[in-house]
Amino acid sequence: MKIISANWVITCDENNRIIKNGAVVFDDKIIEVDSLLEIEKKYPNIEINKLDKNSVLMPGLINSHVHLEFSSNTTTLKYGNFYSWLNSVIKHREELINKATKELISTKLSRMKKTGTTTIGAISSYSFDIEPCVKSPINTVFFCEVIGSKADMIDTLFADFKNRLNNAKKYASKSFIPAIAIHSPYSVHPFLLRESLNLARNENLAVSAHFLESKEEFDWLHKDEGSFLEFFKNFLNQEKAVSKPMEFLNQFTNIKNLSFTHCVEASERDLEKIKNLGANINHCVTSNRLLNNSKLDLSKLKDIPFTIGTDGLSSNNSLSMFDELRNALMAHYDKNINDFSRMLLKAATINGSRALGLNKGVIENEFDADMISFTLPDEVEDIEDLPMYVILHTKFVDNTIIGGEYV
Ligand code: MCF
Ligand code: FE
Repeated sequence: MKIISANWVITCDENNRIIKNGAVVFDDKIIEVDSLLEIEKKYPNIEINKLDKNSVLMPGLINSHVHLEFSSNTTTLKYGNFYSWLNSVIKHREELINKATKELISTKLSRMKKTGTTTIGAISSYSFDIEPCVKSPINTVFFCEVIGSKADMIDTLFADFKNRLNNAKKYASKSFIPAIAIHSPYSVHPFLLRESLNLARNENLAVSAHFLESKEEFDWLHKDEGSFLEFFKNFLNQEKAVSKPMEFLNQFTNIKNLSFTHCVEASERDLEKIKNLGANINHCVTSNRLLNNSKLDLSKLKDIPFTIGTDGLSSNNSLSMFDELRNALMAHYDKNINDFSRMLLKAATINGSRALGLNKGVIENEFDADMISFTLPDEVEDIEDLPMYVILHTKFVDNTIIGGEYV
């Protein structure tokens, strides 16, 4: 049993409880949360790790959507328009993937840990990122990607996907959880979609899918037109989209831990369907700005919980969750700054945990003991302002605790 105390404990619980001079008792799970005074009285014989002045303790951050295999990109891919981005990915994919060595991915994971991430939803296209993920102390929900829209390729692609998934299952543990990523409605054939979702249902695997990320995707899926038509004609000899958005969504019934990434161009009906599926939305504000000059309208989500994802370095300049939270805070300037900061911290913790089907993201009894601590530059007078200051000023953490261990 261990105890840690901080000037501020941000629980991210139902009541948004923040404890001034709080302490947490934990082993691999959280055992008790209270004021330092009460904890000292109750556990007089256990040494307490008392953090310094202006310290903050909160649940570890959960990056619900990241493509580690694209980690070598900095100045290669085109931004500003999805079609230009897509063509630049096709042109440079091989060199980028080859440059993203296991060593590079491990370095990125270490840096993610230093910047507060304790859990990721890793979208893996090739499983080149499996070893770094398994080795890292960061918890990984490892989404093996299904992709392919050409009917005559389906058997091969499905077999390849199953191989990658079966291989990932060999490494399954408390901190490495195999799952399924459906690339998108435009790139996955209905047969492939149906079979992979059956697999997810039978084996109770989490599922994540990109959905309506760009105008180009919207025009192609709804009207079989726009720049995607040129792309599909040239590369795949295809003149019609393989599914309409609603047909695609209709396939996702009875998937327990389900999330859709982006949804920037989703209609009200699509969002209603996403809500009825009990799904979550992965919000990737930087990626949306860079690839599409667009932004998810959070007011349209109503009761759909949203999570925070950096996406990969294919569509971001950073994998730091604090960088991403700052971008979200700046981009959604129409929201009340304190209320929205509180909401963002929950999106990056408890919401991410629920979307991935985990028992994390809150400092509360019986949840996994995944916590981070860091130090604010100065004192905070009003507790109301704390979440905003945390987002504005935190770059690196001082301590990372995962499954009760300092890592
Ligand atoms: O999320 C971003 C933008 N949207 C779609 N796909 C990707 C992103 N970053 C990497 N990808 C990958 C995707 O997983 O790009 C590949 C897929 O394997 C080619 S299709 C654009
Ligand atoms: Fe993505």
